[in-house]
Amino acid sequence: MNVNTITSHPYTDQRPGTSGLRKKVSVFRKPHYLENFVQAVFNTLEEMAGMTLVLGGDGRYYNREAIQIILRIAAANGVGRVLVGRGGLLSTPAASCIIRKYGAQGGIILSASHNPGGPEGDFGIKYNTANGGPAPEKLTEAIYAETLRIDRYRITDPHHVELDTLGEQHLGEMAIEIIDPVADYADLMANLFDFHAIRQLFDSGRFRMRFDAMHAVTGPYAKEILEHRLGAEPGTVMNGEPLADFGRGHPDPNLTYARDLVDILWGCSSPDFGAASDGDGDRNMILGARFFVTPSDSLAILAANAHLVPGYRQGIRGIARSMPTSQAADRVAEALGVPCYETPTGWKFFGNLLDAKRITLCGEESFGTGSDHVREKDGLWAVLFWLNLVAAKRQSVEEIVRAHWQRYGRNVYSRHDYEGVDAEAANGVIDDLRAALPDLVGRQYGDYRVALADDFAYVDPIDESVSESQGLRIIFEDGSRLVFRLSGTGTQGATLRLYVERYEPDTTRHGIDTQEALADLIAIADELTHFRRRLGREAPTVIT
Ligand code: G16
Repeated sequence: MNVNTITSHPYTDQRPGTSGLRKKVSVFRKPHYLENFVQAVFNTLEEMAGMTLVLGGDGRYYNREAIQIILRIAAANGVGRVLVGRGGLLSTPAASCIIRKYGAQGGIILSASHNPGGPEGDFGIKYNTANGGPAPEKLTEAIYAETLRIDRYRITDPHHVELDTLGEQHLGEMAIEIIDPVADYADLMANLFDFHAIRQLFDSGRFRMRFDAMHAVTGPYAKEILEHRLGAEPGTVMNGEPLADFGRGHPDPNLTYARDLVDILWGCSSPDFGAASDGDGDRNMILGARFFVTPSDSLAILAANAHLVPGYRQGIRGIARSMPTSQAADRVAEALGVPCYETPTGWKFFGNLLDAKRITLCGEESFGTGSDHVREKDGLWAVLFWLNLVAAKRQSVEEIVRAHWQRYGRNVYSRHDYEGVDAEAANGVIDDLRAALPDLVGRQYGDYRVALADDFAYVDPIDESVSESQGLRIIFEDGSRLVFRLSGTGTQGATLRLYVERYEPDTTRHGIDTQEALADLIAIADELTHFRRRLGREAPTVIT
């Protein structure tokens, strides 16, 4: 095996965002761009020699090419063994599961998550550590610093690794094992959930579901688990074949982009249960017949009912939610007598809490829910949790949610996204609001008086690391909230997110339309910032 040292020059735009480095495919294809980043990762790791690495991605355009390049760089840098998902596929939660199960020192996951793929679309890369979770900020910042000074990388001569055949191959000294991407993950799910009860639900003939894999990575996982192991009827999984361009779709499981599924669930002979996952399989959307479960409610409901699921029967230690996620989970934590942590947006912030056994469940408003079984959010896991609840409670999705609201009250919640807006205008909105925050406290807007207004900062309770500027919060005296944040995952212009929440204890008003219930708060958000005029947008791109 010949190792070449290639002279390179730094790129200045390789700072990982909320979840790794995400850019257009055309950017990743610039000379040495991917190579520099991968070498920067390896340079940053302390123990490299002989390490075991997990490698795979969501199957999007450039996935296979990138895997070939990364394998050559890994071999040239002394990596001992790489476990690669067959066909280059690994869902993000499956990668996390495999890192943990086989004691790998880390993993490289190739995905731009829910962002569209194809030659004009997005690509992404992130490094996960030995606990199976995304690298913490300290490490991503160190990788970024390395990308700014890198001037060479090591790579073997061209070599083609056969990605579609299970078994072991070698690239010089490095072993490459092509593994079944689904089996270990499916086994883990079978250990956590009552597959027997879920199978009976499907066997009864009175329960039908549709799962939209959106032509992304979860297709093979959902087919194996739902149709083969649990006996759901063939065709339950729709858009189940992973495609490099996701069938030209936008693999983001929400009411806007999972339109086919939404139409089916709102149709006349609707199935009882609908679910979808995203590009890399870590997000989930849960639907009942003509009913949408907000991700924030989903977290609270899973926590409140965890004792009904075998893997969590012994109870949960605590819950964590990202700051913009609604406070529904806080009410459950209080009732259970367990702590509820509020973290910045980004799954990486849950890792320390999970490792320290402070929490069992965690979730985010951005369609992410998960637990201590892996260190990533997990789309199919959430779907199976819900199926287990439906089977155990013998209630529909809507009945479960309404019963929850009846007991805890309803945290009416919505997120408005203004995607692809002018970055300067969006930064202006945030900067001006940040400057105005100190003067807002005590001010009255309609029925609401401001109790707290700040730029959210987080001190990690385990390692005491500080993360600042994580979103602007305006909290009113009745607990209602407005949160403004710029997305850290977009690749074009900026995406401004407005999160709106109001608590409704009155059960007679729980049926109210969400947008109607939040209209006055949304108007206050505009009054405070004039953001619509400044962004030149009348309405959000996506409402969830
Ligand atoms: C990523 C992160 C999540 C985050 C989401 C949205 O999800 O892992 O923690 O909530 O992005 O982040 P932002 O609001 O900054 O766009 P994914 O599914 O894209 O990896």
